[in-house]
Amino acid sequence: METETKNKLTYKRSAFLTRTTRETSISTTVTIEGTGKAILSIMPEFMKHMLETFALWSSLDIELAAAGDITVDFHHLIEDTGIVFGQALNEALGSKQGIRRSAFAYIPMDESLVRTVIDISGRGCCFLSGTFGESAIYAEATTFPVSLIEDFWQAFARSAGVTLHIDILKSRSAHHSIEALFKAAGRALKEACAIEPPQSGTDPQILSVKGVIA
Ligand SMILES: [Mn+2]
Repeated sequence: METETKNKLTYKRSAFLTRTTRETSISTTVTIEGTGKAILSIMPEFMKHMLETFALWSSLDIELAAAGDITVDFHHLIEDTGIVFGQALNEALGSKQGIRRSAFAYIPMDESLVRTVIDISGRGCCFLSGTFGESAIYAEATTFPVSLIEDFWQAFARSAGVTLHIDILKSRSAHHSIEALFKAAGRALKEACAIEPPQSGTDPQILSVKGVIA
């Protein structure tokens, strides 16, 4: 009975973060032990659609209010959202004791296929290969350059301390390939953040011979 209790996480890994600069103002709450619930305020609507998808596939609960100087363009807002979201996840992970740490996912969306490989290493970096198939997402009143998607994941990886390899293996529609990416990142992150059941009677391990993930 004692071991059973020990193997279960008895608290929620969660963090709240807020950051205001002269360009953007962003607040987020990220909860790892969540159900994929997303309460989001961000422009463009396409990014909201992607983060909602990401929350669902990662099972993270994400509350996010992000505003900024989008009359300049979307760059500051998208990059800063990646920074804040990554920092919040890093904080929510705490000591990283017991986490599975590394995971990958291949996710298609119709003709598009994306692979993400994640290692919660403490050394944040993102490597993206391939192209999204189109250079922009065109909505009613906005043009959203897809290069900002790489900026988002770069910023996220750096501040989350996550090694992230993204390979866009097939693409045609940018909507499809980007959505496949957010699903794949969510699926891989969910597994990497999960707590590995420890050997009976032992404490959850930090999966590093250094004894620390940093
Ligand atoms: Mn869609």
